[in-house]
Amino acid sequence: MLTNSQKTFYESNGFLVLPEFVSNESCDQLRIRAEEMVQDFDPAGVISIFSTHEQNRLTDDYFLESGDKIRFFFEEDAFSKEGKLVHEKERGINKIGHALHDLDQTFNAFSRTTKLKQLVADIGIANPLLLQSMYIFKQPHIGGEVTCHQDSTFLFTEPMSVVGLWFALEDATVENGCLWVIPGGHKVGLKSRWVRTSDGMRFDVWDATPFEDQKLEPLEVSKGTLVVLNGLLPHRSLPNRSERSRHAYILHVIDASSQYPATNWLQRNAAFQLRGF
Ligand SMILES: O=C(O)CCC(=O)C(=O)O
Repeated sequence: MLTNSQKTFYESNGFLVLPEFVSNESCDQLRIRAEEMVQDFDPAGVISIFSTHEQNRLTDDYFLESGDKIRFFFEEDAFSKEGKLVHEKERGINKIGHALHDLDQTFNAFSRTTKLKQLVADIGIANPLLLQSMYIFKQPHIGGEVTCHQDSTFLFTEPMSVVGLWFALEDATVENGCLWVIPGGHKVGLKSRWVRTSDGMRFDVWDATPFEDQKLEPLEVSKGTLVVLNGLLPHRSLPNRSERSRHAYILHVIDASSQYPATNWLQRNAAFQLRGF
């Protein structure tokens, strides 16, 4: 699937951009399915906000129990000061997560392809397990910032194995909030871990120095592109203040031979085992 030079690029930079990895039709099918899900979702009583600002405070049980479910999270700016939704729910949703790939047929089919299986093998994951999936809307005008982070902070394994597969379902540009990465930044090690405790989540910080923001580079990609992200690679996306949405689907894969701690936020019911491709 990957050429030797692509593998070498991934190893030295910690990411890889693969244009036209999925067809426009597949992107549109996923988008239509996500929009149907939002239409069927009744937000009454279950308003939960996803924000990477003040993540410990804003994380609630609805989020922490979503590892084996399909749940809906709103943009921080979707609410008035009085806490009322200012947009219709379709325009206020930040993301859907986190077991779309196992619970929905359309997402399962998109996530479990021979091509993806081969790609994951090529980047060195011998026994892949599909851990987490998210549909991110990055809404026009109010699409929230995702602050610079390493995915292994949130999906920690020993040894580290998480890989993010980020699919552009629409063209992503600086204007509508594309990904930014620090090329080679995966080599500096993990800075922190988000850990479950008996009274909520906390960050265990090993290296409090800030990410080197000046080294961040935008990845402007077209619809159908797959961006592969090493779990240690620092990346972010800025707010979307443009007229255009920037939908993306992300799948996180780990290696079954690594240890997955019970203190990670994402846990599953024991009867609902992780599966490979
Ligand atoms: O799609 C985005 O805006 C960023 C998503 C991301 O960085 C992540 O989920 O790890």
